[in-house]
Amino acid sequence: MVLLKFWKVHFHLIWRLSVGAVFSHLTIVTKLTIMAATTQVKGAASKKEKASYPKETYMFWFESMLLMRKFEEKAGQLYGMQKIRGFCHLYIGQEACAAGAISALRRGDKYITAYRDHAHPLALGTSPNAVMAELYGKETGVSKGKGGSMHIFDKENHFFGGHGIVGAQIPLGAGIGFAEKYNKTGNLCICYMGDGAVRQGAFHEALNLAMIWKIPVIFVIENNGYAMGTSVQRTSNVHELYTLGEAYDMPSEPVDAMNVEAVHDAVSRAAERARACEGPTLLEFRTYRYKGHSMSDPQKYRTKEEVQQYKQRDPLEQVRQTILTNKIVTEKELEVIEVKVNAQVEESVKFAEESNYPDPSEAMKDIYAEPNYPFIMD
Ligand SMILES: Cc1ncc(C[n+]2csc(CCOP(=O)(O)OP(=O)(O)O)c2C)c(N)n1
Ligand SMILES: [Mg+2]
Repeated sequence: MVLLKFWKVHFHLIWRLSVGAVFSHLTIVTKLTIMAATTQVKGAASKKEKASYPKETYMFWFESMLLMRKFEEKAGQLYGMQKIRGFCHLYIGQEACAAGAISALRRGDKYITAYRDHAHPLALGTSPNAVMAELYGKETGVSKGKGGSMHIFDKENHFFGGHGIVGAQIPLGAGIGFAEKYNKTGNLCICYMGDGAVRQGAFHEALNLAMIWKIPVIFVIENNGYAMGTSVQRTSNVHELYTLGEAYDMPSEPVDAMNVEAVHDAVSRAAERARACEGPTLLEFRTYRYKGHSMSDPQKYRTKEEVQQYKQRDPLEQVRQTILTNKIVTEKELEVIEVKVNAQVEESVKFAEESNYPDPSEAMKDIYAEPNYPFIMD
């Protein structure tokens, strides 16, 4: 009898362990396969045989990413000419992270990010004039010239900034998501951060709370390999950043974010979960910035070859190839869009140049939401 009981317990244990081992092995193999697919640096921009999305989606991706790219190339030049002062962090190379998410979400969803923040509003529909004027610090800027490059805000387009303190926007993003849930809007918040930000305590607290309360928020790590000049490998022993979500039982996955379609797919899945009241998702967008951290970065921490390898998988070029290979539109039609985008960028510079700086009396306005906030008095 005792022997039978002993065998029963042990049989159960052995069965559980072996099934567990097979499953965890399968999970690891699946994860490794996904990662291999997403981290692989292919030799050339991949040509897709078949277009999986409607024409409008490809055209949105092409035009919005082209606008981000051309606008920022111009901003880089203007910075060199000292027309734009202070900080200026360019997004060139990372465009698919914004374009692929916006196409997957709907109007009413909220966006928040760090200081690399010119591209999202441009793709959300903020006028390039207002973004350029903000970079110039002019009163016609989208933040009335008081924010500059790192603090673009646009209420109308549901863009909540633009945050210079690394990781500051992560609890804010969870809070915005909480408000959507509380008010039963059916909307969600997508909260972007860099790879450097996930080493902040605020990241872990926000993930934990968001998961307990099933907040409709999509946390996106834009892993471009570096926090200023420090590589992901040097900031922690955990290099597969999406696995950080697993500590909170949060569905988490890596995404090849040089490919806008992969971004769109992953964000669609996460949005579906959020809207079904299943709570947050953590996505690790594997991406790359072609330019330095900011305009004053000598880039001694990486090789020219590394940058070159990523440029061969350029997100904009990949979309262009898919459009042309699938004859979605002709090369001529793409040229028409390029002419239009170039004109928009030129117009934005003219607009910013001709605008005025804010009046000094504006300095103390728009600081507190409550007009009678009591702690600052003359
Ligand atoms: C709390 C805090 N610590 C340090 C800094 C200085 N700093 C500015 S950007 C940056 C690197 C952040 O890198 P990452 O999160 O990967 O974003 P990326 O610039 O790559 O988009 C640091 C350390 C800061 N702004 N805030
Ligand atoms: Mg980074």
